[in-house]
Amino acid sequence: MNRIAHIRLRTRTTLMVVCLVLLSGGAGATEFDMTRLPVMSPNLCLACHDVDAPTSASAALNVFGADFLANGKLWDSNLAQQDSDGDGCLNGVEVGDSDGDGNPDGNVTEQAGNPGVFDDCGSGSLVDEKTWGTLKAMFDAD
Ligand SMILES: [Ca+2]
Ligand SMILES: [Ca+2]
Ligand SMILES: [Ca+2]
Repeated sequence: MNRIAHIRLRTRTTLMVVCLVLLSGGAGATEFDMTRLPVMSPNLCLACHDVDAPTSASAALNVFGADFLANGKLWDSNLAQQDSDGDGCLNGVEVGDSDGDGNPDGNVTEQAGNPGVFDDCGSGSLVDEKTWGTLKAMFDAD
């Protein structure tokens, strides 16, 4: 592992630990709840909360956090098929597990968007799909 990747990993791990420590002292969500999402980075706490470091005094849920809670704190196909924040991207697409079976799509390691924040799902996805379709058409024509 090169130096930059190592620092990145350490930073991410530190952030996650800070987030989890704060959560463990807070009301509601726990470290265990977060690990039910197949992909947690980079949103971590922000996937379900309005603040990046929830405390017992300030642990308000965003719309996805509320749906997650209403779903019995389960990540499943039911939750994946919803669009909690109403931005046109299904929760599953934003989290990186489209079918909600608990396994990330392909080699996805980062959430594509934030399932709890409107219009934060990568506005380029439609263009990418179009581009991909065009490329595939070119190969299919051969
Ligand atoms: Ca959405
Ligand atoms: Ca999956
Ligand atoms: Ca979103």
